[in-house]
Amino acid sequence: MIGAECLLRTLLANQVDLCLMNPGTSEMQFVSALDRVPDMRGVLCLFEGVCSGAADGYARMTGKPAATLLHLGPGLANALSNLHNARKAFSPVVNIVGEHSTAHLQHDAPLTADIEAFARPVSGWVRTLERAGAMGEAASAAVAAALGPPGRVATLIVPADFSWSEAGEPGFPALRPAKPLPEGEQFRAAANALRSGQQAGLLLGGATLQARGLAAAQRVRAATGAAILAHRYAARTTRGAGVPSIERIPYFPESAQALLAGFERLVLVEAKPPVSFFGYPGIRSTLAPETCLFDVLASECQDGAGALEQLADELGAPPAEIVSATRPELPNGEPLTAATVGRTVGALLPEGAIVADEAVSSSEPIWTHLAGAAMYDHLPVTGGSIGQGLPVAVGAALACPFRKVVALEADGSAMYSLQALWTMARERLDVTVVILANRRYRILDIEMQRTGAGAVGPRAEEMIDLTDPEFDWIKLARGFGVEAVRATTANEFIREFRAAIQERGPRLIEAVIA
Ligand SMILES: Cc1ncc(C[n+]2csc(CCOP(=O)(O)OP(=O)(O)O)c2C)c(N)n1
Repeated sequence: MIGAECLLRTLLANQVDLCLMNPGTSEMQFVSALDRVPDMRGVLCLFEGVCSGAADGYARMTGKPAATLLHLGPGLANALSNLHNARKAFSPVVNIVGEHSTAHLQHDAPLTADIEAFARPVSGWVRTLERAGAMGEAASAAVAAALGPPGRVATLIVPADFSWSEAGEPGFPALRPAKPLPEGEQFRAAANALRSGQQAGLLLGGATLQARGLAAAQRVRAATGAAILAHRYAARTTRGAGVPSIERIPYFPESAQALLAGFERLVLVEAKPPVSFFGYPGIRSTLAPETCLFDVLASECQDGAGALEQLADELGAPPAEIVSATRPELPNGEPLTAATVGRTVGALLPEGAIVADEAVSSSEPIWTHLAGAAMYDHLPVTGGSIGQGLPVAVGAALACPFRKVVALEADGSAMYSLQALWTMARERLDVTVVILANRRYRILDIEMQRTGAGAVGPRAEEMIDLTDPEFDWIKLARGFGVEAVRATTANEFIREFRAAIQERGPRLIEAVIA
């Protein structure tokens, strides 16, 4: 068996059966092997940031890695910013990068680059394959490394000659260690903090923001009065009807510090002490009061949901009683704004939907109204690197073909990786893309004032304004094979969103909120 086939078969033996790829000459053997290994699904993405963002979205929804297949250093470089987001999400990703054949490397040919150096900052594990015969073992090791815990990007660099040479048998399935429960001391410290009589909160991150962890947290809240706070950039949060309410830490440090002002104890569950997104002149970067004491119930490597269940049992907490927020009312005859988009999505979102949120300055009003939606999963930008929403939506739709995916996209951010639309069309993915078209890098108006950079002069204005020329989202989407419509009033948006929800397949709605 040649190396390329050995790699694909080893991935399959490890339940990795999706490969998001943008191949070149050094990966031709892998492309050809797809026809001999039919259980491996190859999905073509037209930009490597779509491959890496889709692998992230897929991992967030399945808990297991997809593979990428990228072309040498430059292909990897194009994938880096969404691998950065994947790293912050603790998403397992098996990142396969082709390399020149070993005999060719010495010549510093045009595509030669230091691939390991490109890979290292975003990867928890990097290995350049040493010989063809090591392919099976190395591919299994890559899967094991990706799975962690916690999940990480594992980059395997494969010289082209090892993919066309005899490689022997595929590797074995890697061990999948479950996240361990915390130590007894962690439980005691957390229980003491929550029973101290001081104002206490649970700060949840990682996998604890899904149904199981939230239900257990709700029991702890009922037994102790502790608040449930959520890490703002956790990979996936389950929300809506039947899910306990949480308080997400706000974006701007002043609001976050105001929310956390009274807290004397914070119990961290798969989360770190909260910090602000950016540093601003004269503003503290940490968000909890300086006197607040932290206890770690579970680290990111430990089972936070299981820990919360055990803690709730130890506290003698009764089963969770969940009071759902009410569904928002549909707007009627109102202008189209982020808030009326939020009310519409909140009212019409089908149960089990997945929302990829890259709405930037429109995100907060929409988030507020989705509390009362049917139960859904919320996937934010974990690492602040925009251009991930559409790719993450691709990955989520590949992971969950029977769940509606809604991508809430600020228009500037959507431009970074809009080639994802083509993959949505090609793979017939059930994604409704809502473009929040304010025709501006709106958040930068706010940040301009906050950083003390001063007023927006006419030349600075040109760096923030997106109206000259305006993007034509209808033509752009149709150009990629995705049907598209424009809405300029709330009533139009309701009609178009309802229609998109009722049909299957990719649709784009440009919501003009300018
Ligand atoms: C990869 C990357 N490049 C640049 C930025 C800086 N940045 C943050 S938000 C933003 C523009 C936001 O505009 P848009 O997506 O239209 O959202 P709006 O602020 O209008 O809601 C930019 C350029 C970033 N966060 N990540």
